[in-house]
Amino acid sequence: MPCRRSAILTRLNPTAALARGWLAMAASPDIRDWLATAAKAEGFAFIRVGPAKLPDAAALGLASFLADDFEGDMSWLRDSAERRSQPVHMWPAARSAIICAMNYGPDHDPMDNLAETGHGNISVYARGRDYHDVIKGKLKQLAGKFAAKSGAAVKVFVDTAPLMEKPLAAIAGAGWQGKHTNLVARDGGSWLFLGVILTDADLAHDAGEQDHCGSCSKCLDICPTNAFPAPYRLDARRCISYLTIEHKGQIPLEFRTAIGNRIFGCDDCLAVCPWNKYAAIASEIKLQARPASIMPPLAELLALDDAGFRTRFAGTPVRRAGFERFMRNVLVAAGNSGDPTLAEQVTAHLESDSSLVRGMAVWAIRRLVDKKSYRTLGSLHMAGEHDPLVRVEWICAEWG
Ligand code: B12
Ligand code: SF4
Ligand code: SF4
Repeated sequence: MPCRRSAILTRLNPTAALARGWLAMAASPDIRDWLATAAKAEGFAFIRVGPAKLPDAAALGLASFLADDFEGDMSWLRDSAERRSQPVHMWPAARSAIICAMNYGPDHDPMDNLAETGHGNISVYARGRDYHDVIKGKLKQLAGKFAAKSGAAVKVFVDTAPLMEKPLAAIAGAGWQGKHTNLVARDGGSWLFLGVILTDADLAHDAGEQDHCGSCSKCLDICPTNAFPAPYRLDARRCISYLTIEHKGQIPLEFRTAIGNRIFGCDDCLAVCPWNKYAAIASEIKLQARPASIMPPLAELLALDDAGFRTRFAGTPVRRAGFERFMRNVLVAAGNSGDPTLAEQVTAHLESDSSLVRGMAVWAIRRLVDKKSYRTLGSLHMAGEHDPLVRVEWICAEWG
């Protein structure tokens, strides 16, 4: 997920705060009860409180991820590794982490959508309004009230700051990092977004959660691109979520077929997790799927231009991918659809200004028309093609 900083700091005058006895207040069980109630009122499923200190294993896990270059294009993970490995490296005064979990459980089985090859499959988390905006607003509300009540300083985070939210949530007892690396909660499954409030208050901490994966390996087995070299380790470069959202260049050939109809993100490893039988359907109205993002026909998406794309996906996470990456993904799905009625629209993208789009249109068209028609198109377009990678696509697809 893209690295956009999102943190606020609220601090009352320390002398005044001390005079109000906030230290005593922050340590009291009452403030915990108050926090839980206030978080529920904001729409969070639950909160847990833990230390703002990660175990060494988290830093080691990050170091081993980076040592294997698993981050791919997400260079911001490497650039911020030092700060990311320990919350106090980012904010030395941090003492406690308030973990806020927001449910986004789907009202359908996402695995059923994979068979709809003529439609674009947008991941559950991205079908509604951008969760960063929704959760950040709620975290700010909650943190602001907490700061006013306790006098403590606070910073809020959701996704984009250099903070390892999953291990932080696990030591606070919000759940455990499953073999797919996401946080799973015993009573909420893994359809959960995480938001974090760091504070300089010494709050009472919850006990950390145990790993309850046992001998299960469903998430590892289902992964269409074999992105898990081992349990609890993800090679992001192979993950469809990374390839369709974060990866800037052309999608490597070896993954194109496996991507199927997934045009933004992937849900498979979450969808098969048995613990999701305890997950609730998303109740936050702002996170509800928009009709325009529920399995839209590929023909409709292929017809979009940049302006149409911006309008259709305004305010959703999809918008952040940008038109070129989005159309690249749609063309992969069009190629995988095997539907020759899409050939005319795909052919139009051979003329695109974007080499990313042109290259993927070449791959897609080869899968929708016979060799003779493909060669005719090649003879029309190859001579004027200046981009060496697109030329390679024309040559490779000939043999595909
Ligand atoms: C980078 C990133 C991605 C990348 C990389 C994912 C990854 N697993 O690292 C990509 C783009 C692939 C991605 C995809 C998704 N993401 Co994302 N992503 C992040 C982000 C920004 C940072 C994660 C990170 O620090 N990665 C670095 C690695 C090293 O950390 P780690 O995953 O915790 O890895 C640990 C293990 O590897 C462990 N480890 C290593 N070796 C071993 C060995 C053993 C034996 C053990 C026990 C552990 C272990 O140590 C590491 C540290 O704890 C977080 C937000 C945040 N700031 O934390 C969201 C976040 C993790 N993403 C989220 C979501 C929802 C998703 C998707 C489901 C979206 C989708 N549907 O497409 C997918 C899920 C894919 C998957 N299986 O992980 C949510 C997850 C919520 C949850 N319940 O956990 C987060 C927390 C955002 C949020 N605020 O809600 N994401
Ligand atoms: S999100 Fe999809 S591609 Fe990525 S690890 Fe999970 S199952 Fe594999
Ligand atoms: S699918 Fe199985 S192994 Fe994977 S996270 Fe869920 S319980 Fe753990």
